[in-house]
Amino acid sequence: MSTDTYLAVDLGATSGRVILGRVGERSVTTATVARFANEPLAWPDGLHWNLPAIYRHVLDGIRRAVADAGEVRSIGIDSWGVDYGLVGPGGRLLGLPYHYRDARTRGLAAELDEAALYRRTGVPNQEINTLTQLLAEQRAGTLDPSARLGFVADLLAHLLTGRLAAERTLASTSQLFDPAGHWSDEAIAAHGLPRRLFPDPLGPGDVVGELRAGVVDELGLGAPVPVTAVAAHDTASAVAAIPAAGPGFAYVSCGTWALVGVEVDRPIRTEASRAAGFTNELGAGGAVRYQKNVTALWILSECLRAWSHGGERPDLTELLAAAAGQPGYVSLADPDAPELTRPGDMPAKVARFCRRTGQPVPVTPAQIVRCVVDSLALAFAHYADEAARLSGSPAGVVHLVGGGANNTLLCRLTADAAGRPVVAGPAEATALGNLLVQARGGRTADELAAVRALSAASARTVRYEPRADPAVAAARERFAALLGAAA
Ligand code: LRH
Repeated sequence: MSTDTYLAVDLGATSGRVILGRVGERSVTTATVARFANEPLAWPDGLHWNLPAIYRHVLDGIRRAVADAGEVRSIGIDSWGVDYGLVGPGGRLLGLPYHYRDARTRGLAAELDEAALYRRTGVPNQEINTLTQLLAEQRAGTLDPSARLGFVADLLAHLLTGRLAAERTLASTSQLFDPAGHWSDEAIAAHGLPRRLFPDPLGPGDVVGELRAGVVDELGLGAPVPVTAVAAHDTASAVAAIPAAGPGFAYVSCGTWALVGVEVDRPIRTEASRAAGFTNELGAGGAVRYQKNVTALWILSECLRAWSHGGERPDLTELLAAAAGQPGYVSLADPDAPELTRPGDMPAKVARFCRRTGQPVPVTPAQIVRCVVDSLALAFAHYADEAARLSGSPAGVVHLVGGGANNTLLCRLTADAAGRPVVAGPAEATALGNLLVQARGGRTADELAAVRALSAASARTVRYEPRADPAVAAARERFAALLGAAA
């Protein structure tokens, strides 16, 4: 039986990884060859991504992987959505990409005509959107008219191959892309943005190009390796690897963010959907990810950062065990309350949210962690139900993939809150989706089904059955009432 080796470069907002995958007929094995921190730079003009450092780590990872594996059939790159860098004539990078949490977009999204944009792009107004960020640059006069835009994974592919393209799943996070599969000329023109800013789209499964000669030489490779456009939005890669045999599930792709939704054949651009804040983003195999972006494990990592002493972070596993021993649903928070989406003393902000909304104020780390985990579980249940209701899709089970799948308390509470089984795992869904789209393709529904079958055959999952808890119904009602509680 033949086994082929592929390389996934998986770039997340807090860390990046380079992962080798050996893909056989019926199973896949993975090995992490490099892992590195992705630390933003707070520069005088705002919060940026350190793209040169990321590039250096990616090159080192490729070098190591090829040394380990001997031969790699292709490389795929995925990254978080919405953020971009600008590329000038001759392929020159025009500055460092901004971080979506940079303050320059504050208040800007609210000025946009959301109804018109939603009809065109299927994406509601959010401060982090590419459109909002571009408008901030346009107003500041820093948008170079000669520039073209590259999403983070596309920028890396450009640096490695010399070709700049816009991978569709990433482009669909921008609020400037029609989920039918092309840039929305109307949305671009309506905001006075230059059309040449937006490179030609290509899809999951297409080849971007081969490693350019300079990279092949620098890494001492014998021959160029192709770079394949995977479902380059990290969430799209994660959703591609959901180990489901057929339709009829809701998903939570849970890391820094949680993306909670269902897969649909066609975008849903109704007013009700817009009002509920659902996005229509593209997935592998032509699927539309109908989902809500929820601020998730970032709240916990910001708490850990606030509780660190002398560079030492408290142990999350221990804190979660302590939180599991606390009474549930005492205080709840809306994870997307504006202050909880911004950096800075997170435990104090959670406590302030509870005080302002007339709830008991959590004080100890265990109480605060319990409040956050209860709230995330209730949010996942709430939005999974909303996605099923608004799309008319059944959602018999909830697949929870990504790092959150390792959080037993969160998975158990999500099953209880949703009143449906949660199938947790794979935790490494993003890298797996990246590797498997390279191996099996990402254009058609059949290719996506083949990706999922391989993931199901290889991935470790844990099933959590919902427990009958009489407190759940009231907690869900309290949570729903909190949504949108003013900052
Ligand atoms: C998750 C994610 C999400 C959003 C956000 C910016 O990592 O990609 O889907 O696009 O980051």
